[in-house]
Amino acid sequence: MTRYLGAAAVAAVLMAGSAQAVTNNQVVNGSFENGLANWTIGGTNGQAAFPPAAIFYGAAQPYPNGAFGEAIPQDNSANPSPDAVGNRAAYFVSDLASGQSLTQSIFLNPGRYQFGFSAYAPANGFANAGEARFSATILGNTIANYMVSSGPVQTWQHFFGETVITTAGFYDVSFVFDTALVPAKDVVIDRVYVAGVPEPGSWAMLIAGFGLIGAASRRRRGALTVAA
Ligand SMILES: [Ca+2]
Ligand SMILES: [Ca+2]
Repeated sequence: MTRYLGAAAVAAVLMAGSAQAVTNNQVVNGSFENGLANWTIGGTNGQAAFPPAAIFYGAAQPYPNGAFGEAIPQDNSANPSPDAVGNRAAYFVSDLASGQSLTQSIFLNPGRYQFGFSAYAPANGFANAGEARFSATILGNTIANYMVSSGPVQTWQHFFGETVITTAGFYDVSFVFDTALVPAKDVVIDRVYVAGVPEPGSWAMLIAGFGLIGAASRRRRGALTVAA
């Protein structure tokens, strides 16, 4: 029984650990609170007047401050980014986007990293006849690649992954948006993160440490039982 409780305690510690692990976001301006600073727009846009924009939450305002009059609620997904959700998010809206991208290149040392972001489809864009394809590739891992019509509308979703970097260098965080009909669907993203997490070796040492504490605790309880 005691052993079982010990295992449950370790599991709880691990769960708490993974939730707290994201503390050092390597992505700069991952919450778009500084507009699109530190991000590079790529690809081609047949609607030059509508490049990606950092819109404001809750703003029933025209582009580029709002989503064409639709107030977008703050990202409320289970995104563990250490960055506050803040007041702004990035909006892909062009109806004639070909490989349109938002990319940031970040320098990473070897280690284990977890990464992710949140995405949302506004209702007004979702109602448009034109399809939109959206994908996200972070550190070489494609963690989202879908037609906007196949996803939920007006619902924030958290996409995430984990990988091990073995060579120090620059790695891309990239989002790609494609449309080909006027008017077409749109995508909003926020809280992009890439953060180091402890290596399994560190966890093994931590678990071993808790195991020792548990054993000591059991010995103390045993001694008390004998004394009583
Ligand atoms: Ca934000
Ligand atoms: Ca659009």
